[in-house]
Amino acid sequence: MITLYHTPLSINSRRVWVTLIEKGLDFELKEVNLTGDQFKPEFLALNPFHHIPVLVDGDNTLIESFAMLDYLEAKYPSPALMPPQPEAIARVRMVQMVTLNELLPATLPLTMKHLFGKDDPDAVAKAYEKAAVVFKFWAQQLGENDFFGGQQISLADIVSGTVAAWFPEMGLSLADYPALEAWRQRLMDRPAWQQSQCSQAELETFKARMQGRRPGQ
Ligand SMILES: N[C@@H](CCC(=O)N[C@@H](CS)C(=O)NCC(=O)O)C(=O)O
Repeated sequence: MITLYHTPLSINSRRVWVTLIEKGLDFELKEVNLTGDQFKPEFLALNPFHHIPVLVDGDNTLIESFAMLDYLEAKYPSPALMPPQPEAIARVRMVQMVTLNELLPATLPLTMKHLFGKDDPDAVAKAYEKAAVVFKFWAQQLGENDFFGGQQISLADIVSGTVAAWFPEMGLSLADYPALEAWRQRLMDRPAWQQSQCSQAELETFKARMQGRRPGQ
C-alpha cells in the first residue's frame, strides 16, 4: 500500500496527490496537522525536516515532492507522465523549475495579501510584473499543444497546474493568455484536480488561522 502524508492545502503535497490519482494507483492519505504534529517523534522518524509530503511505498520512505514524482514515474510508468522526446523532457523540466523557482517566490506578496491578510502594495505590483514574465514563458512553452509535454498530460502540467489552481485565491488571472486559460480549465476539469480540491471550509479555516481571526469573522 502507498501512503501519502499530506495536508489538503499544501501545493507541495498536492502535486504528489494528483500524480497518484493520474497514475490510477491505490493509495491512502494521512493528514498531518501542521500546527505541531510534524514535530512528533513518529513523524520526525519519517521526515527529520518535519515537512509534508512524505510518501511511503512498501519499504521506501520518500521525502521531497519532486523526488516522489520521479519515483512514481519510474516505478509506475503507465500511464506515462513524462514524454519520450528529448525536447519535450526538457520542456517539462523547465516548466517545473520555473514554477518552483520563479513563479512561487515571485508571487509570495500575493499569497501574503490574499491568504495571510498582509498587504505590501509595492511588492504586490512587482509580483504581478514577475508573474507576467512567467505567464509569457508558459504560453511560449505550451504553444499549440493541450499540455506542456504535448497532447498528453505530464508532470509539468501537474506541478504548474496545482499552483494555477490557486490563482483565483491569489488574485491572479490568465485572462490575457487565452491558451493558458484554456489549459488551466482543462486541468481543473480533470478528476484528479476535482478530487484533490480543498473544501471552502478548509480554506476559510486556514485563512482565519493565518489572519489571527475566527472562521467567518
Ligand atoms: N521541498 C519540500 C517542501 C515541503 C514543505 O515546505 N512542506 C511544508 C508544507 S507546504 C511543511 O511541511 N511545513 C511544515 C514545517 O516545515 O514544519 C517538498 O517539495 O516536498
